[in-house]
Amino acid sequence: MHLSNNSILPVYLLVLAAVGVLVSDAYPPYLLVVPNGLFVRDQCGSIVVGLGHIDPLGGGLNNQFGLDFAAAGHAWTKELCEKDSDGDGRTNGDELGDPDCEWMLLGVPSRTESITNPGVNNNFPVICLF
Ligand SMILES: [Ca+2]
Ligand SMILES: [Ca+2]
Repeated sequence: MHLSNNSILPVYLLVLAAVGVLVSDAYPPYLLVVPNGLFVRDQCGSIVVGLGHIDPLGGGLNNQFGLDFAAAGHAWTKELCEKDSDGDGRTNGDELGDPDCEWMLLGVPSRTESITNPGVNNNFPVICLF
């Protein structure tokens, strides 16, 4: 079944709102202000809730994407989108499904699949234990 961007918008917003409520006590709503922020998976397929942190579960030190996000005022800017924070050859926008840096808050990103972590260099092999 193929859904157009217009038909998945209500579902996308509902998911954003639901997850925002679930995580609001534990994490700032930063995952909501970057495209596909709630849907980033690590290389083993687990959801990354600590986007911007070295620890994928959040807290502690920031990775370079987190530092760049903070420098951008915790906002999705064109400069942040066009940057390759982790140096893996893909821009932050490309990794997060906004390769043309056109995403706007609460909008549907141009791509919602093949989302990768802009704070982790995806060129290094990993061993998945689970
Ligand atoms: Ca990158
Ligand atoms: Ca990456």
